[in-house]
Amino acid sequence: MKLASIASFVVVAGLASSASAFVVQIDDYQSAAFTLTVDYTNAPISTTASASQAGVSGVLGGHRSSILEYIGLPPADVEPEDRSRLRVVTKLSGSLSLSTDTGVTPKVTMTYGGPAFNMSTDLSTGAATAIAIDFLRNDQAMPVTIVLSSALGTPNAATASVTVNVPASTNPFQSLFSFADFVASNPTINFADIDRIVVEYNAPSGSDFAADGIGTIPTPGVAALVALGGLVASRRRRA
Ligand SMILES: [Ca+2]
Ligand SMILES: [Ca+2]
Repeated sequence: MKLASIASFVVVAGLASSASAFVVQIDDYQSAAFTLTVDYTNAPISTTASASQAGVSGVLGGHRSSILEYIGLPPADVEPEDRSRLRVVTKLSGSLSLSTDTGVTPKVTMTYGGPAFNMSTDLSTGAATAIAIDFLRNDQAMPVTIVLSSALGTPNAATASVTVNVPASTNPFQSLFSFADFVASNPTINFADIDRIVVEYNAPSGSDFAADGIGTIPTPGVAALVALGGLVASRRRRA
């Protein structure tokens, strides 16, 4: 029995490492499952649902705060399926997923570093140059903003943000948030002392997406080059 447990652990760990090769892992969504729902069919209408989880393994700083909001105006005719649901599903490699009915405009905010917001993480370690979100799928393009805060509680406290328009795709893809763009946003941001990370998914009406993980990567475009190399190799084999 123990041997079987070890074997299955190795398989799961292997899948996780092949899915994401982060230098600093912010969240792989493999621990601390939750389901948040905003529902416009019930009275009183719920507009915000949140979860605050501490001591979560695989999460930078161990603390994950998740908020799901309904930010659109209530539809003229509320229907039984007017709801949005945000989940961390810990089976397989673990994922963060949003599912939303037509007419509902949700917003997802994930915050790391709490509750003290003094995790003092060096995000630039390992020659990292960007934060990457590994999406599994995304049915509609949406702006995603990452807000970094450094040296909180000191005179050098700084906040910088970058917004990326994440494309729609039925296949897995990676979205990159370059450190250089954060610096352009606020040159005093200090990547060696990051205390808070906020990820805002400004999802459109009816948005559905799933992400496998978020963390820093050393060289943007490596994954694309590897994929391109594989394509070239397969063409050569066919030729
Ligand atoms: Ca700090
Ligand atoms: Ca994952």
